[in-house]
Amino acid sequence: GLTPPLDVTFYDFHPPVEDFRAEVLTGLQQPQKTISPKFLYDKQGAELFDRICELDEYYVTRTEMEILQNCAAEVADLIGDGVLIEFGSGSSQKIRTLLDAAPQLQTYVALDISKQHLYESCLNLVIAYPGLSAIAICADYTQPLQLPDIAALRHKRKMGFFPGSSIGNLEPHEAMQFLNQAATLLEPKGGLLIGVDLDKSAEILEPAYDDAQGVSAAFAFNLLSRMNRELEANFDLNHFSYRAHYNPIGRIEMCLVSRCYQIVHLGDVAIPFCEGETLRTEYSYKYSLSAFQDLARLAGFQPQVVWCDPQNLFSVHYLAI
Ligand code: AVI
Repeated sequence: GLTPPLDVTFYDFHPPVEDFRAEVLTGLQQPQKTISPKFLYDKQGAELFDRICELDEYYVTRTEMEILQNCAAEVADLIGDGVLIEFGSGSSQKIRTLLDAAPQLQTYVALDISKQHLYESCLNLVIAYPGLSAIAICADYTQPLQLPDIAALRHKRKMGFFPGSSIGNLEPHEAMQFLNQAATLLEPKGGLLIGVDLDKSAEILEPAYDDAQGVSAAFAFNLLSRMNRELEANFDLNHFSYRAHYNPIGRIEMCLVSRCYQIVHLGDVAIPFCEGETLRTEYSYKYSLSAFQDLARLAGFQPQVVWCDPQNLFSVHYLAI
């Protein structure tokens, strides 16, 4: 028979290139030394994060997959003849659970800031799902954005997909801004399927972010190695330790702690660390069902359905516009 042509359209919206050096220097000269978690994901960091997702202690990935498998048929009904738009598509793996349940789906839009694997991931997807067209858009989805004005998207109901509890790495005001922009992109009559990690005890959360094998620690330490590699820095990894602390306001706080008084150099800039001083690498916010629904309402969504696992570790919300 006839093989359908492989259909991937690529758009480059040219997201501004991040200035790693400038952002690091600003962050290290603040009273609370901070580096944005987006810099954790260079090649080595992305590989370490993939290993985190496989850890026994890190329940997030497998629990969300289990929920998605169980709700996929219901979600397929909600999508109907609309288009699916993934925010931060990465390797486009989780979307397969939805595509398996929604054979009617014609158009998939992948939004990602990294151009590297975007085209290839979409190509692999249309090979695996004959009849599916993919639109790959290299863009920063945390900034306001307009979809290309093309027939495949015009007047279509748009269903957003934002898995992995990535929203948890944003400050609540940034999370609100993201949801608000997503609502603008998905309106009218669209919706958003979003994975959100649930707030729970420190006994479960702290090991999830500081595992016995030390992969989570290595993920944070890679930030120091990355600065050594790319910014002519001379961080001595032995002079720092990793800490993941649960703050009962509902977030895990991850940082590297200086083991001694030391002066680190980045090129010709000297950065002093006191003994015990912290360098914040990441927050991971956790939400109760109602706290997340309140946030979604404030951002212009109407919470419709929420699915959880039997142990109530994780939630997947369907929000309508
Ligand atoms: C990507 N993000 C949702 C992860 C999280 O759970 O906050 C990042 C992570 N950092 C350490 N472990 C996992």
